[in-house]
Amino acid sequence: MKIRKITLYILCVIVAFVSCNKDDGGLDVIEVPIRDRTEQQVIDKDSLIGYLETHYYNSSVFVGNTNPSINDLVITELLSGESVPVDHTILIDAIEIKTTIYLDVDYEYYILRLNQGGGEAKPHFPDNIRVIFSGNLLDEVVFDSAVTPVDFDLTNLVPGWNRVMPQFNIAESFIENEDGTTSFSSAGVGVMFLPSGLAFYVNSPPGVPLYSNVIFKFELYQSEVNDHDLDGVPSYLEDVDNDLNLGNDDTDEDGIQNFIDRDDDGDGVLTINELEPKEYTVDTNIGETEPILAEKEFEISRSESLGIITIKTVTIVDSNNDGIDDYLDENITINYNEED
Ligand SMILES: [Ca+2]
Ligand SMILES: [Ca+2]
Ligand SMILES: [Ca+2]
Ligand SMILES: [Ca+2]
Repeated sequence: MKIRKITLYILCVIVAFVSCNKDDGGLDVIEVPIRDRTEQQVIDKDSLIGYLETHYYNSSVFVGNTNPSINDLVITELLSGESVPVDHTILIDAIEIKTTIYLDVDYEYYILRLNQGGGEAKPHFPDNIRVIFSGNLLDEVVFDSAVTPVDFDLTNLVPGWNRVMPQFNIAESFIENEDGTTSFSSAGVGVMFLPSGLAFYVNSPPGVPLYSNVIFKFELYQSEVNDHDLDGVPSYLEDVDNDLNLGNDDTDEDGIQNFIDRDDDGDGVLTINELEPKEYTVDTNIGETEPILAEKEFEISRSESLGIITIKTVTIVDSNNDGIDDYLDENITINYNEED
């Protein structure tokens, strides 16, 4: 047994050695260098603009329509010599051009806004969302879709999604149907046209060729603020440098990014204890209404019993007014939850 283990160990060492010397032909690995993102974006932009200039949609269906569906949308190619039919609009005249930076590259992407969404809330870039969607290649081939509502954590989606979703509102209302399904009215409805760099790039799912531009049609129904590490600070605020990337914010440089670090400044006091706690009791029996929370105050729990709602919140504080909030300030170690 021992000998087998040793043999295996030696084998592993040899394989590792061969891997390091694949130039010698030891392993049959074909390495294709990943394309330069800036160069690829030039190609993708050309291709997307070309698409938008040669496709039109049935725009009149959406005029004054506050409850449209992506199923109402028909995109048609404009063949040469044809003109755009009445009641239709060429996409390039209807879309919004947006810019963003991702991995230090300047990107352009495009949104067709079919309905803003009648609800009050807009998702933040790392929130959870409930949507239906259809993912298409430029030739209209569908590579993925959900016709009934699905939930996503935006941090798990391609970067185009966490840029586009915050630009729409959630649905105005919903009703539970007798068959157990839910109907939403006045959802955020739109289409995003993404260059490959804001889509899958080289991490393509089945059916999507490498470096594909993609089109996502979506209906945004609901959203929920995410706090991945449950430390009381919503994940969107854990993006300290505001670059829509949670992977590069690590205040105490311990290798654990703030959005999953329960002690962001590494001062030994958990973040949740460096926030000021409050508790509200709302007696709806006598018509009391819920408190309006302060700008840096966030709900962390609620319970209801006999019409009495108990809401617990935390507030981000900067007790020495140096511009650095306590939970990010290693010099402040006030524990608001410590027993006296
Ligand atoms: Ca958090
Ligand atoms: Ca960041
Ligand atoms: Ca950290
Ligand atoms: Ca701390």
